[in-house]
Amino acid sequence: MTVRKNQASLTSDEKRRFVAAVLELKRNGRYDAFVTTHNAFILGDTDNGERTGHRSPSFLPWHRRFLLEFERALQSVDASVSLPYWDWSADRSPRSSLWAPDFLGGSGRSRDGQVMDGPFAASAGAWPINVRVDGRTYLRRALGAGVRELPTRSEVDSVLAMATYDMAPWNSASDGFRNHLEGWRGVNLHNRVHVWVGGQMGTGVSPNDPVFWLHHAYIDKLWAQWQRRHPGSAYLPGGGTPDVVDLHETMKPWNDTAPADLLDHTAYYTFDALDADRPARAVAG
Ligand SMILES: [Cu+2]
Repeated sequence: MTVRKNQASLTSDEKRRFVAAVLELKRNGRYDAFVTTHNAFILGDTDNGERTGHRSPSFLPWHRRFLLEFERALQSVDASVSLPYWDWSADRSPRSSLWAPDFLGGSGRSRDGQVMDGPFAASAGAWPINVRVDGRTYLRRALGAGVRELPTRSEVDSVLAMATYDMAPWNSASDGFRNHLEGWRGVNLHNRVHVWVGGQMGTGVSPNDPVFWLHHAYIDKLWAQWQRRHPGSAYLPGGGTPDVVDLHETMKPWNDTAPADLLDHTAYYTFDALDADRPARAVAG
């Protein structure tokens, strides 16, 4: 059974194996197919038209399936590897071990944003940016430049407290848990982290940066935590919503899985500790 662990608690051997599997998917061409798929959905998902991967209720199940596909690809290289998650509310500094040269490498240099250390630096020769939105072929980051602060635990908690999964108009204008977690409204969790990392992570080709997977694995974990806190709250909408993936409707590009099939992560993987970062119960209201 796959166990997804906090990146901060990985052993050096686990980090080495994760990096090696990612580099192998890059080498054999499978990695870039994930970048292409993500960018196609970013470009295609619109507030007033069809929307599946983003700015819609299926943002969470779509990324859960997308991460499962990537994790299975990693495991085809090395069966011991699983996706780690990055709790950016706890590991919130560019000095975090996440950004060390033995794992993802650090921020970009000021001149052009180029990452200069770690296994994904252009200078290491194994990480060409092929699926791109401009001419630059090297991994870029500007940690903390686009926005100064990553979300705090209390901001995360304020979003986990929202009892309704999603609401009409089921897009970036919605109130409710999904849109606050995604970040188009309110304190801004998921979107803000993309901006904080900068470089390719701030664009539709964000999976070019391997931190994409660790960020989304934590977003996915927050969905699981939200389900635990609100056992009576369901995925919405339940049916008959144009342009939006209802509970039992299948999702593109796979066309064989509906949100209903993805609500229970334990069918696919568990977490090292689902409630470990749960704060002490707040003062009763
Ligand atoms: Cu995305």
